[in-house]
Amino acid sequence: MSLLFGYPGGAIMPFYHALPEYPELRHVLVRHEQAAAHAADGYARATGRPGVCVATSGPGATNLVTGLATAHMDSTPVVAITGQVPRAMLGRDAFQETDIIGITQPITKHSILVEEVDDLADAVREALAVATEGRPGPVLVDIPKDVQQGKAAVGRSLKGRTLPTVRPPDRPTALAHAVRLLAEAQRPLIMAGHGIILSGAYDELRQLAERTGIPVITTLLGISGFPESHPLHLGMPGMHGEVHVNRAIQQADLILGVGLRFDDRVTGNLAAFARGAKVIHIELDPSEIGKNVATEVGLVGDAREMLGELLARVGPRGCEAWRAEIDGFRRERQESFRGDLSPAGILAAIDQAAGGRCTIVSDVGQHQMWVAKLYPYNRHNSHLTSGGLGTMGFAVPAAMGAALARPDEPVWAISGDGGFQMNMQEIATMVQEGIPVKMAVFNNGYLGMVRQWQQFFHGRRYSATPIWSPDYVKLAEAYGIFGRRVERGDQVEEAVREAIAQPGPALVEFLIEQEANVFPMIPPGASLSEPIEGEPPAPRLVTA
Ligand SMILES: Cc1ncc(C[n+]2csc(CCOP(=O)(O)OP(=O)(O)O)c2C)c(N)n1
Repeated sequence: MSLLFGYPGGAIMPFYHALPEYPELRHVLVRHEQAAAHAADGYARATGRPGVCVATSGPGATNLVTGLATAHMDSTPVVAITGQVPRAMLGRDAFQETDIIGITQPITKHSILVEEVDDLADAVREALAVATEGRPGPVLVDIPKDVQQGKAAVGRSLKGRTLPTVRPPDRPTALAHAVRLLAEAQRPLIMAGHGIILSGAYDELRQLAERTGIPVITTLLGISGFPESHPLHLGMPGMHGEVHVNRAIQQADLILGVGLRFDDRVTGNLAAFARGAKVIHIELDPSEIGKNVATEVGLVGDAREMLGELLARVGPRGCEAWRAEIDGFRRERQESFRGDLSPAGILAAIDQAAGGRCTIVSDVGQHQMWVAKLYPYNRHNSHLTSGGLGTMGFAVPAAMGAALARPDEPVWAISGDGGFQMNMQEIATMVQEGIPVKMAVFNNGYLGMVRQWQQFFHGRRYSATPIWSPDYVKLAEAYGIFGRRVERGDQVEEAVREAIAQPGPALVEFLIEQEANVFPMIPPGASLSEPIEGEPPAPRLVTA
């Protein structure tokens, strides 16, 4: 069964007319095209296979834009099929005409306007191939209505297309250099990114870490690429990374970065990032190497393959003294929660009730950071989030895609009260299609992460961040699904257990501390050595 997430309209009607002839295609009617793109993305992240979304021309297509940009930033394989006005109308500002190819060019890996029906099948095959090959990403296929109405013989295969494989001639030299650096370093670190998950390099990463004793840091998108419970796992780096992780980076003499792009949320002030460290960078996309950080050795290739090459050459070593030094950097986690209802408690209850078998899809904001840092991700690829674009509204629809991909385990969408209200219309999709997403809303009455910045850097001027919510229990009732409000710690376990026990979707609202903050925090523009570790003493008022 292949899945499509979509929404019909004038220019895509011939496609929908033909759809019932293909019962092996399951179409999920979303309530907003943005959700179709995120759901396709969630499906792609959960399976590694392309997720497909479908929309009509004009507003349907433009509603996909945020979802495509989200997939583009996080390198996930999504194929968007859009209807377009008939060829004779192109360029005339016809009803519902937008240049969706032009609009999405910077946020897609590839896009195709299908001008002849004979090219249509090949275009779709090409889109599916390009989306997944090499560094994955979104591909858009725009099909004028009259092309959809044409007839063509199908079954032609994709011919004559070869993808370039980048194999720098000096790879053996680069590998030898990397091996030498890994043997000689006194304070080495492995930084593991999304590439570990995209290439399935879990075993290779673990073996390399265990053979060398080198501690492993997982970026936001690298989380669940290496077991959290592993003694060599350090945690998350960057703006909300743990103090000991960022200090380790600043003290390191070697960083082996695997399948990541040294994003600014990871590095902080680049000029002050890991000044004493040489960098070995394994990356499938050669344009990432040397883009943000100076690189001693660049190894272009699939993370799994390149780690395999290293494993074939790297000998055993230990890093005991260095690990002991890092342990000395560890701090008590700062909790800014009063009372007994905390994200840590909620996440522990979810993990326990799911027996450790669960996929967590987070939205964007404070809760995203708590979810990244406090849940024990010991299963491969069990944490999905919008990292690069930071798209609020991602969790609920992406969780629909993940839940359809993983019917045998609970899939939780964890959102703030802001992000949840951006795509909560999708509860209707879940009900109509029987998609059993468990939704947790961390309700703090604020756009929490922005409020935190206002508190720290704008003299507590809470401009446009208090946010009203509907009664979520009544909302759940209106959709005919299970709903609970949790106000105290002693209500958490039962609510979570009941939600998981529901055969269908369920919604649990957690009324959390309103002005809790995420610690530590590297202020924007500061270096990893300058964390804020606790509540700032007094509001600093900004005038004018
Ligand atoms: C679509 C979109 N709009 C705006 C932002 C900017 N932004 C980042 S975090 C945040 C607040 C999120 O609030 P909420 O969903 O309530 O989550 P919380 O931070 O309280 O956990 C905002 C507005 C964004 N990331 N995405």
